[in-house]
Formats: sequence, C-alpha cells, structure tokens
Amino acid sequence: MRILLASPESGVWNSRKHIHMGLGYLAGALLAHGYDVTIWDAAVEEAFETFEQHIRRETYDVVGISAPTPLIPSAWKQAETAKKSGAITILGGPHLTLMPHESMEQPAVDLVVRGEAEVTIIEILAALEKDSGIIQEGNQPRLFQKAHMGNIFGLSWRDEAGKIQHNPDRPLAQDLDAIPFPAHHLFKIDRYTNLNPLTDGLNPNARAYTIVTSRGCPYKCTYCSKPITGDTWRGRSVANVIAEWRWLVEDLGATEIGVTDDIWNLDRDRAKELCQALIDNKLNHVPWVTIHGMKVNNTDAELFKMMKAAGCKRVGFGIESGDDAVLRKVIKKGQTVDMVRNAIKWAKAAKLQTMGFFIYGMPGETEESMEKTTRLALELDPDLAHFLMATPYPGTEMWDMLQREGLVEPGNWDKLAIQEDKALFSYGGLDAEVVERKWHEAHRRFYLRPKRVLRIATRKDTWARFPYYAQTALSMLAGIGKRDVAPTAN
Ligand code: B12
Ligand code: SF4
Repeated sequence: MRILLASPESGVWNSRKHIHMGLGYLAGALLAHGYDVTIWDAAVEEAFETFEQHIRRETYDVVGISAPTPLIPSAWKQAETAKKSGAITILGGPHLTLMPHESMEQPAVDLVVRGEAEVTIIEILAALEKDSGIIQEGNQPRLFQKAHMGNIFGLSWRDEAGKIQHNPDRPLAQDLDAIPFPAHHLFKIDRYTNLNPLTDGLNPNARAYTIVTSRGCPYKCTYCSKPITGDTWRGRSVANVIAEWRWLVEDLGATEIGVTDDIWNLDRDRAKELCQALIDNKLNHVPWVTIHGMKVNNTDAELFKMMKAAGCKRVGFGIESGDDAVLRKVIKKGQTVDMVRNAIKWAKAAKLQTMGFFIYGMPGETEESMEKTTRLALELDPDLAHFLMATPYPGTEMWDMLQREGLVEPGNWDKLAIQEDKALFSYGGLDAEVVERKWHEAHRRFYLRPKRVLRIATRKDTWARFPYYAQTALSMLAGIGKRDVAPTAN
C-alpha cells in the first residue's frame, strides 16, 4: 500500500517553516511496520508543485491529512482532490479530535482519527487490507464493515448502512519511549527555514529540526486548545531523547534544533538531567531553542545556566499579561508577574536570548490591564516580543464562554489562522477597536525605541530579507497590509 501523509496549505506561516512532527511520528510508525510512505507538506511543496499536480503524478492508495482548526477547510479541499484520484482519505490532528462529526459529514472524507494516532493508523491499514471498503461510484463516501473498523479506538467511520460511527477514544500512549522516532529523514529539510527568522542570532539557512521530548501540559490556560493530550503530561526518558538528538546531529546534520514541547520544563529535575546529558554526550555544540515557551514558575537560575552550557541559545516564555488579576482570574495561568520577572532575570544572567509572548484582549481584560502588559514588555525588554490578539479556538474555556454569549460560532474556521490585525470579538466593556489600538501601540512602543531600531538596522538578516520585514513592520506598527502570525506559547 502506498501512503501519502499531507499537511494542507499554510500561507500564514510563510516566514517560518517547521517540519510537521505529527506527520513525522505517523510516518515513523508506518516505516516501522514496513509501509511505503511519503510526506507532502504544503509549506515547502506548493512553490514547486500543487497538491493536485502531485496526486496526478503519483498514485496513492491512502492519503492522510492533518489539520489544526484554521486549516480544516483546506484539509477538506485536499481530501476532495485525493478522493478524485481514488485514494482512501483519512483526516486527523487537533481539529478532527475536537469535531470529528463535522468532517465525517464531508463526502470526500472516508475516515477520521481522533487523538494520538501512531497505533490507530497501523490498525486502520491492517483493517483496510482485509476490507478495502465498499468503493462507490464517483466521489461518494466509502462505507466499511463493522467487523474490521468497529474495534479501532479513536476512529470515526461510516458503516455499511452509511451511518457515521464514533468508536471509543484511544487512551493516550503511556510509554513514549516505545513510539518509533519521527521519520525526520523523510522531510525535505533544505526547504525548511530556521526556527526563528524574526530574530537575529540564528542562521537563516540552518538545517533546522524539531524534537518533542514530552507530550501534554497539566495547566488549564483559558485560551489554550489541547485536544490531543488534554491536561496530561508524559515525558520521554532522557536516554531516549538523547538517542534521537544524536541522530539529528550526527546523521542528519542538524545545525539548529527546536524543542516544541508544550512544557518541556514541567519536571525541572528531568530538564536539568537532559541538559547534563547533552553536555556529557557532546551534543551541546548545536544551538537549540525552546520554541513555544517555558513555564516561568518551573524555573530557577541553575536551570538556565545548565541550558546555556547544554547549547541552548534562546528561550521563549508565555508571559501573556502584566496584570496579576488577569493572569489569575482571566487566563488562569498559574503564574505571577514576579515569577516572570525572576525567570527573565535568570535567563538573561545566563546569557540566553529571551523571547516573550504577550496577549491582548482576553475576555475580561480592560484598557488598563493591556497597558500594564505593554509596560511589562518594556520593563522586561526581551530580545523579541510577540504581541498577539486573543484568538478563540474550540475546546477552550474562552471559546465556551464566548459561545455562550453568542460572540463566536462554529464555522469560518480559517478566520482563526490569521487575524489581519483585527480583534475577533468585543467583550464586556472592551471594544475590539481598543484591543487593536493597544496591540498596534504595543508594537510601536516596544520596537520603535531608538536602541531597538538601531539593533534591527544593524542586523544582517534585516537587509537579507528586507521586503518581508518591511511588510511585517508596516502591518504591525501602522496596520497596513497583512502580517505574518506568531505562534501560540505556554
Ligand atoms: C509545533 C507547533 C506549531 C508549529 C508547527 C506546526 C506544524 N506544522 O506541525 C507552528 C509554529 C508552525 C505552529 C503554527 C500554528 N499552530 Co501550532 N502547535 C505546535 C505544537 C506546540 C506542537 C505540535 C506537535 O508537534 N505535536 C506533537 C505531535 C506528535 O502531535 P500532533 O501534531 O498532534 O500529531 C498527532 C495527532 O494529532 C495525530 N495526527 C496529526 N495529524 C494527523 C493526520 C492523520 C491523517 C492522522 C490519522 C492523525 C494525525 O497523530 C499524531 C501522532 O500521534 C502544538 C501543541 C501540541 N502539543 O500539539 C500547537 C498547536 C497544534 N498549534 C495550534 C495552533 C492554533 C496553531 C496556529 C493556528 C497558530 C496561529 N495563530 O496561526 C498555527 C497553524 C499553522 C499551521 N499551518 O499548522 C493549536 C491547535 C489548536 C486547534 N484547535 O487546532 C495547538 C494545539 C496549540 C494550542 N494548545 O492551542 N504550531
Ligand atoms: S498555554 Fe502552555 S501552560 Fe497554558 S495550558 Fe497551554 S500548554 Fe499549558
């Protein structure tokens, strides 16, 4: 069986292209079971060949497509294209785990997988080998036999009568060390950019791989959508992580590594052990970054010193707000502004570059609380500040609250990908226009300080990628045109 794993269009991420670890893990599992698998990631393929052209050129028996919420409309389009070619279509990933029924109602989608899928995908292929589905004429949905599909946990499918069935959820994998490494070698790594092109210091042409050392996060921030892992946390053993890290550095020539865990420092002792192991194994010459933020309340001065010695170059922090009441009651972050101050102080003392994520316009915020956030950004002065406007994703407390108030409704999912500098809702006494004004103002006050302007102007990368930076600056500072979006963070 020939299998294609695809990630749909992702124009919003044109400045920063990460390998897709979900597809990497699935491909790793498939290879371990002897299947023939190809990865097609729109982020790096579309400039060369469209999905349609690829599907016409190659023939696949099964096409699996991954989608977070904003990409689900593109995933449905890809499924239509794949289905026309005769392939069996399977969708999986965060949005499918939240809303499987919605996608099962799409005629071009044959199967939907909810949750972690390294085992599910193998069980599906085994079932397909027994029962290739009642293939219907044209673009009709495929129907399957209960005997084969009915016992696969985490699967949604259509029975022989055409009724959509949702099997029970699959429990999360308990032993992450038992999961095969992601198929890093299948990615066209030369086409991916470095992990943080918005900042200086890292090589824009790096061979940048990412690694997941743990899965999940037990915190319950009200904006965070965690459909796959819920409120759990599972760490890989240090030895297992080091074995993958060594593969990336010694065999695949990684020159930059991004740790993409939700919260890689939840277990502080384990985080320190990992740093020590990177040093002991002489893997600390390749720079690495914590892409999505560390949790500030699980840090201490020693951790940052060890990270520096282990090769870490830059740390990101989910700072979110400069107002303790907002952190406690609105975002429910489990951290205080003083904890943020300490973490940034310790990281800077260890000579690590710092990056902060700040949110504007959470429901329950005021103009004053947003002002406190801007002042905190100025006070902390991280090397890079990402200012974001609150985005309601389904599966979050924020979404549920706004939906109850009639301020958001399902559908229009692609609007959640890029905000085009527009706040997505007005809540309580806070108008969307005020949020937008404070958001633009934060960029101006942070980035237009003379020392910042000088620093940006003297950076090689600024001039090498001038059109992109000019457009982003116009958009963020003056609200003109489209901008690139920043990632979510802890
Ligand atoms: C790294 C990351 C990124 C990176 C890379 C994304 C990528 N292409 O992989 C970047 C920075 C580009 C990014 C961007 C965005 N991200 Co992001 N990202 C993450 C992060 C931190 C880790 C993802 C990861 O590697 N997980 C590890 C792998 C193993 O898990 P996985 O990808 O979920 O895959 C498993 C299952 O989902 C399933 N599966 C996945 N795909 C498929 C496909 C098939 C066919 C099958 C059967 C199964 C299956 O099987 C996999 C193996 O078990 C997650 C948080 C998280 N913990 O998931 C957020 C997360 C996925 N991102 C999120 C969001 C919102 C975004 C953005 C929309 C942000 C924005 N405002 O623009 C963009 C979307 C851009 C895009 N084109 O995808 C949300 C998604 C929420 C939702 N409801 O969809 C998450 C969950 C963060 C959060 N907690 O809110 N992100
Ligand atoms: S934002 Fe970060 S800390 Fe908060 S729940 Fe999500 S992953 Fe955990």
